Amino acid sequence: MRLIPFALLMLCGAVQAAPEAVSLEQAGVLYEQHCQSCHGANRLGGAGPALLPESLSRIKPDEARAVIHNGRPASQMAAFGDRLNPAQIDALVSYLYQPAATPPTWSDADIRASHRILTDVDALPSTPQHSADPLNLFVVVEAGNHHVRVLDGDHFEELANFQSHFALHGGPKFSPDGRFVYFASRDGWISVYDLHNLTMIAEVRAGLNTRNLAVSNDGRWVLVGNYLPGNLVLLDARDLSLVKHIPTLGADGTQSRVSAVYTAPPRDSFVVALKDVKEAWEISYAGEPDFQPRRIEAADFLDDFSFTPDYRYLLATSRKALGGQVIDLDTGKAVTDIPLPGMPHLGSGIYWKRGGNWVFATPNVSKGLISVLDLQSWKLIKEIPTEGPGFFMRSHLNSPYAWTDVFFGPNNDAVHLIDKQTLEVAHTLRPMPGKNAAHVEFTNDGRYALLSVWDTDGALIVYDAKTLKEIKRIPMNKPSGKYNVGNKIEYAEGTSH
Ligand code: DHE
Repeated sequence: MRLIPFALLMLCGAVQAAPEAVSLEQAGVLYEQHCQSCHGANRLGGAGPALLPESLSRIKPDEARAVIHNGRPASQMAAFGDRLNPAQIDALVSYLYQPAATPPTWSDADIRASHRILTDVDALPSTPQHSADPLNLFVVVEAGNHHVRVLDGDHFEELANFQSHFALHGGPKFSPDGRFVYFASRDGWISVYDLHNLTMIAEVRAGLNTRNLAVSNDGRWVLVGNYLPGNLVLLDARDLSLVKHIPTLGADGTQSRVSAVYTAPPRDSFVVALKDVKEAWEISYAGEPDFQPRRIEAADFLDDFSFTPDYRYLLATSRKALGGQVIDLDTGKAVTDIPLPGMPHLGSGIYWKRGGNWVFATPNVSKGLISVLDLQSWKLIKEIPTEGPGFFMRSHLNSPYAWTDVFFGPNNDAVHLIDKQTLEVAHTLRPMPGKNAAHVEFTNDGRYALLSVWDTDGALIVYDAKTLKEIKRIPMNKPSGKYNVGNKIEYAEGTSH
């Protein structure tokens, strides 16, 4: 009997001992007072990024806590450690990771209201207004300070450096002539930049949480794939004005998020993988398109995917079976499962010819190995052990090596160069020991390879792709991907599509 009052006492004591405990409701008020002016009502984003659970999925609560306390260098995010006590910061963090009380929506009217034309493209010269080779420019995403640099790919000099939207993700995509580049931010902002005139043309917020975008091979359309709201948004590529949104409902009416969307140039179509229904879609943009999807039944839910060189088959990551599956876009049938044991970041897989046959290789995000598959038999040729799991892989027709990073683990400063014929690791470079080395792209002629050292005090390092000698080092703040205009518009072997 004496235990009950004692327990009650303990409970009251606990409440009294934590006078600072802050409820989620109070945290909501703190949000309105301190955060809403930048991060928007309902946490949808504004000058600052959206703070919805979907937007924060890549940030650990401890990191969010540190950012609120200390601010974020090289951004407008101020430090709140002097205004909010630790309990208030903890409660704010918990609040941010809760779903919004009112489920967020993003309507056609919201998309239209966000649309801004920044430069009248018709008033601009249609030829390059710089002396660099327009097909050998590099667009470099500097993730640490949310900037983009444009580099001349012959001398690696900077032509432009501008602020991007928060957290660009995925490869920027180009118009077929290489003049315009399209960026997508995780918060759904799509921007188009003119590489001839080095100026931003337009921007629009196409969704609240975006996966990626694709540009049609005729340069007329941009298709954006969203997680939130789960849909596709079709834009006019010229100025990003809204054409229409396409709900991503499975054949049974289930709403789905979009895993990824790419253009398939020889098919004049967009191909879309859906995350919550077992379907891939092909949407033709040939002629006068109606953008009605052709549904292809998949054997599983699909994540990211790549194509075979002829764009007949797609190779997709899936959550069960062997980790991957092949879908024949001509017959509309799932062909086979493929062994991809470590959930690869598949859009980064590459293919090349080995002894007359096409092979496909991809790093695995959760396993330290490169999977190499035969693209005729779909058989696994080899799993090449690496010093840790990797994210990106790159090569060039003129290079004997496939470069791949070790993105995770204690050896993340290493980059392996895999001999494309023997499938052995031929060289391991450590560009800046102790700092994460990741993501490579080649010049259009394949002579040089540009590598990112993904660190606040990082760099973009230019290597002679044959001698492997360092040619130039440009200091940068977490340079992530870099994209060569010529390689991208040619859908060159060895690069991402
Ligand atoms: Fe990516 C490309 C998905 C996490 C940096 N990433 C892509 C693409 C997809 C994808 C579908 C291809 C888009 C395209 O090019 O059109 N990425 C995913 C994920 O599902 C994953 C694992 C989890 C997520 O949060 O989305 C993921 N990606 C990351 C990161 O954490 C990285 C390293 C840092 C970041 O910027 O978020 C990252 N992803 C990249 C980059 C590309 C990319 C740099 C473009 C590679 C290229 O060479 O084209």
